[in-house]
Amino acid sequence: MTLNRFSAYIKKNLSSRRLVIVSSREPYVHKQTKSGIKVEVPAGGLTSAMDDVLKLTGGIWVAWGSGSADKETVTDDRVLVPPGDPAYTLKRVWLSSTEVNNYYHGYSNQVLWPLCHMALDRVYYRKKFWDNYIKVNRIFARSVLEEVNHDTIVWIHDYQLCLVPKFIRERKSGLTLAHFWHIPWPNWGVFRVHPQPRKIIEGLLSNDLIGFQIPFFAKNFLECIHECFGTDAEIDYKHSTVTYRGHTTTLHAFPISIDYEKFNSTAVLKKTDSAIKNIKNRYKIVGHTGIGVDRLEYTKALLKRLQAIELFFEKYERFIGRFTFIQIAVPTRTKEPYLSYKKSVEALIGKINEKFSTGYWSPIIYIDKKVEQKDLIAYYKMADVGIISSINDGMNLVAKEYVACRSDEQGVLILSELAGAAEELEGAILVNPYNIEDFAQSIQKALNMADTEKALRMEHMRRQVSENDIYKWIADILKSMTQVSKQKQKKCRYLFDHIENIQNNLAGKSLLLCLDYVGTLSPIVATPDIAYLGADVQALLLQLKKVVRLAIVSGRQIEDIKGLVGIKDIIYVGNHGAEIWDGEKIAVSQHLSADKLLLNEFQIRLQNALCGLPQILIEDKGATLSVHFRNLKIRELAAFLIVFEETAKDFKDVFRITSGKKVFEVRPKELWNKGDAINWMRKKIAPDDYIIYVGDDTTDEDAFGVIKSTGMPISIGCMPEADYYLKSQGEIKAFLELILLINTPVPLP
Ligand code: ADQ
Repeated sequence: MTLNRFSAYIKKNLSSRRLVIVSSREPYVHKQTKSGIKVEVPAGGLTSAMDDVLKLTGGIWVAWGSGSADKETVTDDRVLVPPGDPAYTLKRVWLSSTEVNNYYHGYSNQVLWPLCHMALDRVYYRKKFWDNYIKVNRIFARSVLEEVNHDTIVWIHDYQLCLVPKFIRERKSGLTLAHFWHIPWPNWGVFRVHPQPRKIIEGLLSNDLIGFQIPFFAKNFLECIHECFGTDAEIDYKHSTVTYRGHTTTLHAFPISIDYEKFNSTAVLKKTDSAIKNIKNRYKIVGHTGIGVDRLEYTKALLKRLQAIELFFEKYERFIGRFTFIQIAVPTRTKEPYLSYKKSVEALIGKINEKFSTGYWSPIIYIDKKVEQKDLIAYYKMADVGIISSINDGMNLVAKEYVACRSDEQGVLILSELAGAAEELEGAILVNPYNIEDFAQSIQKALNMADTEKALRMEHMRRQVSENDIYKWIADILKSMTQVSKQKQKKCRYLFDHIENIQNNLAGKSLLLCLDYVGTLSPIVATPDIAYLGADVQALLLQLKKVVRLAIVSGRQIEDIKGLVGIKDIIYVGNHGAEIWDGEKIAVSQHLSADKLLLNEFQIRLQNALCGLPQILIEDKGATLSVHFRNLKIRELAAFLIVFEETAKDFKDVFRITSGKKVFEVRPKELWNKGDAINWMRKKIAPDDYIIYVGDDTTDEDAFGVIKSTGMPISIGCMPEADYYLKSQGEIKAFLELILLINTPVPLP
């Protein structure tokens, strides 16, 4: 997507909405220098990309004012940026040195960062870190809350601000909140080391949308939710959503990228070629070159890369004097363990240089500072090999920058398979940075690669990056944000915030109250046969049946549900709408037995294919099947979904398959659904009744749809098709009490 197309997209889709970006680091830093105040733009693809968005949309960026002259350059904490050509507001929050040490250097960089990068021996937790993390996240949330109206989209970035969504949501429940997680998310085996795993995940689940770099991290996040919250959090694997305490969060992978065109077009300029000449002259480079560009960061595994280079020279001596590796490493987070890491890197470079230097040539050139982007591009274009060795990395933008600078389709990318970028850049030579032998051999392979193979690989990667650049990344995320936000707007308010409206609406009406069973009247449990009705809820239903018409709606067979509820003279709907007991006799969907043979075949094929997964429960309900996978371990999920989808596709013309809460419902297409059952009751039993329907599952959406404009659809957890929601199944009792109260005649004085 070009910048022009992106501008058009933004104007069309976002023009009327206010965008607030929130990140720990700021896009412009004002610094006090000997020659006065200077503005610095920090290195990194993210800040420049988000800066481009806000330049187009206007809006606000809330970030920590970390520069030595930041306070002097704001009015009321705000400064218009970019300097000289103002387009949006940078609003700074102020942190004390104690807060910075504990929240930023402490909790963010010594707990969450190493943990998410699986560097467990570097995790260092102190209670004061956590206390300050909470405090600073509150400061950020407060600052954001001052800027929002009902239409605002808030886009939060990264691991320093996990609790901000929760603190915002507590005050403004209707806002659209999205969070992009730039770093890896580990599996539960690693994340469980965290002292407050629930708190961090809970904070994030206040978002409407969470973006991860690759699907693998989103899957790990789901695994952690599953392990942390069990049945308290409902995971819809098919739609990748999580409902926790009545709020639904959508998870999605959005691989971040770069401004491809900027790198590509700068690389072909004559002045880039002149810059290359200058570099070669300055460092007296002859022969092949390699490049590494990183923050001086242990997760980028510079030591492993250097060990591989050392071994490469040992094994392939003919490259001595003929291959020079340039390491550009900008110091980062200038505290421990980074200071020691820098020393170790420099010591190893010193050792390798001493070991192999030949008087006129040194194997490694080390540049330990920030390099201007135009110079960086010259280094990329010059280097025969680009090397990325991360032991874990969300994405790694350097890999994409290197590719974007190679319009000559030469140059070989050696890329750690443990970086997110490895999922996308198929033309790279993938290495395991822990396998030093293989790593060294890959350098040799890259340097000896035929030009035609280089061109093929590079062309493939360039297409991938150019078609998926930073603008597409942002457009995709904004599109998802506006989608979730539209869904929120068109629906569903928390019922107990609108009691007066509901009372007014129901006054004087005769009611048909339809209540779904599992997940609504009874809690969701491990297996359906133990989903009992609580005595207190049953007692309420017995009172309610005297004042409203009552229907219990279920996916079970009718006799089954009648037995479980145990109340006479009310309506029961079974098999997701296919059977209706009107109090005296049963009405059955015309098509009830027509597809039974096929249903049996489906069941047998599935049973045979799933014999290695005994936790799957296939419930035969006569006219329909329910395939429960609640008890499946998350690592078995992918295998199950593949088998299920493979089997289901052969029956797609006959059966409608809907996904519920860890269950797939399989039903003949023509069979009555819950919406049809409502229509039947409306016609045959209750033509004048006002219908309230309470449900929690996708199969209830059919009923919601039928009464949308004439009745009151209510969901457990916020569902877009409902008008009101209850936060959890635990609130059903209070809801039934409310309906009873509204319908209980007030005795005359
Ligand atoms: P980082 O780990 O900081 O951020 P990375 O993807 O490695 O990001 O990109 C670093 C950026 O800084 C690149 O744009 C590079 O050009 C620039 N840079 C590095 N050293 C430089 C130097 N010496 N001089 C000038 N510029 C330099 C996190 C995650 C990544 C994820 C990004 C974006 O850790 O996995 O890719 O966010 O989401």
